[in-house]
Formats: sequence, structure tokens, C-alpha cells
Amino acid sequence: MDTPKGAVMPAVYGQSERPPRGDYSRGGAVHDDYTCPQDWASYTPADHDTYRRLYERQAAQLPGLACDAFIASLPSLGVKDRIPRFDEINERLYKATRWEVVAVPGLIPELPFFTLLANRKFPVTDWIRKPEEFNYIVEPDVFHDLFGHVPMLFDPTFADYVQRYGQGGMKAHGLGAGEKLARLYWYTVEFGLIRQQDGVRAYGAGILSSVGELQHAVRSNEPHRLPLDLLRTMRTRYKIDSYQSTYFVIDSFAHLFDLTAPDFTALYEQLATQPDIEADVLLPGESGSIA
Ligand code: HBI
Ligand code: FE
Repeated sequence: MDTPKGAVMPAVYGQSERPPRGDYSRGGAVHDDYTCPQDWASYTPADHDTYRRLYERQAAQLPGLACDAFIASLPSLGVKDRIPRFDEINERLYKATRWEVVAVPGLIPELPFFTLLANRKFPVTDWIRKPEEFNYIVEPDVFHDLFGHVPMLFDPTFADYVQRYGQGGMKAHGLGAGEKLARLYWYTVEFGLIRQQDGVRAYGAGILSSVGELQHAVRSNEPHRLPLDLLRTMRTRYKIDSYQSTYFVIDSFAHLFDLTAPDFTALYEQLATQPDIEADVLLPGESGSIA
């Protein structure tokens, strides 16, 4: 049964008070799973030019900083000089890992978000930032979602991890542990680092789509870098509007997938007894640097 016009309410991301950017009514064109048509014809020449400039600048930065899987899959996004049509990407993505990109008006509430991921549907915001927001935008736009997230969904193991994350998220929501699990998403899918033979590289979308954070996360000796550990990671708070002070590093996507195999209920019980850790804190015994 379709929701009455404009009935879907936007999500607020993290602790922000700002009203979300997206138009969640569009005269009822937003379905009750929060998906909507991409309406490609509504993009202006300035929108396409913003995408082209963002893509060009970010792609030039990747060598030596982005992980191999991301660099190998980036061409699968297709066109670089304008905002791609999601159904064109889906022809390739579905063949590769049975995922598809779906358009959403912006951030959506936790449960619909987890449910889409559990069904191998990645929600991609359908609007793009204004030229004056070229260097930074707090809320994910189509460039962050397409450039940052979608290439990694062409990696079969990572694609399975994100679906398992969605399934886990639906359970966590039921247990009231959504916020803990959101930290795992934040420190892997959004800001994750992976150790390769040739050194640490980025696989997190928030890093890969950011002009400044890519260098900071991979090269700077300012942030802490810790091995990903479920308990430590889900205790660690994060910041939504500045570079991260801590990054978590995995050895492989298979390692990440295996880590999240068991049921998390016991983990949530353990987490309930342990205090959160601020993003810039190191615990006794943690070196904070990974070779
Ligand atoms: N909605 N469209 C969109 N994209 C996200 O990345 C997103 C979201 N809603 C909630 C959310 N992320 C986070 O709270 C997840 O960690 C659950
Ligand atoms: Fe994101």
C-alpha cells in the first residue's frame, strides 16, 4: 500500500540539527521503502559539470592511496563527464555481484536503510552538491554515494559483507543496538582502511570521495590506526563533520566478512557494560600505528 503523499520522513545523520537536504515528498514519488525515480532529466548542465570536476579531481588522487579493488572497479561506473544513469550502472553491477543501485532523496531512517542493504539494494542520493559546496558536503550526495560506495560493490566479498551488514542492522534495530552497529559501518564501509602488500590503502567511501581525507587517512601520522576489532570499533564514537582521528585497518575483505559471521547479540550485551571511547583516545597498550 503506497504511503500517503509526502508521508516519508527524512532521517537525521549523526548528531546534526540541520534539516536534511532532500525533497522527501515529490508528490508521492517517494515510495514507502524510501526509493524514488532518479529523474535524470532534472539534472542541470551545472550539475553534470560538478560531477565531472569532482570525478576528475578525485580519480587523479587514487594511485598509491585507494585500494586495488576500488581502482580496478572504478571504470565500471561508466561515464565520467556527467552524472551516470543508475540503470546503466545496474546493468554492470547486477551482472557482477547481483547488487543494484536505487535512488533515494537523501539520508533515510535506519531500518529502511538496513532493509535495502539486506536486499542488495544500495541507496544512492539522487541530488548533487552546489558548485559552492565543491570541497565539502556533510550529507552524502550522488558523488559521494556513486564514486565512494558503488565501485566497492563490484568486489564479491565486500558486496556480501554489505548485505550481511544490512541483515545484521535489521536485527540490531530490533535490539536497540543500531547506534553500535552504525559505528561498524562508519569505520568500515565509510572510513575503512585495508593493509595490502604495498602498504595501507583506503576502501571506505567517506575517504575515497573526499579531496583531503584520502591523504590524511592513508599518509598522515596524525590519526591513530588500529586493527579492526568488533568490540573496540563499536565502542568508538565518530565525528561526522571533520577528518577522523582514528581509522580501523583490516587485513582482507574475507577477514571482515568472517568477523561478522557470528550473531552479535552476546557482543551487544558486552558492549552495554563497557563505556564508549572518544574518537581521539588510545587505550593503554594501543600503539595507534600500523605499518
Ligand atoms: N541513508 N541514504 C542513506 N545513506 C546512508 O549512508 C545512511 C542512511 N541512513 C542511515 C545511515 N546511513 C547510518 O546511520 C547507518 O550507519 C545506519
Ligand atoms: Fe556513505
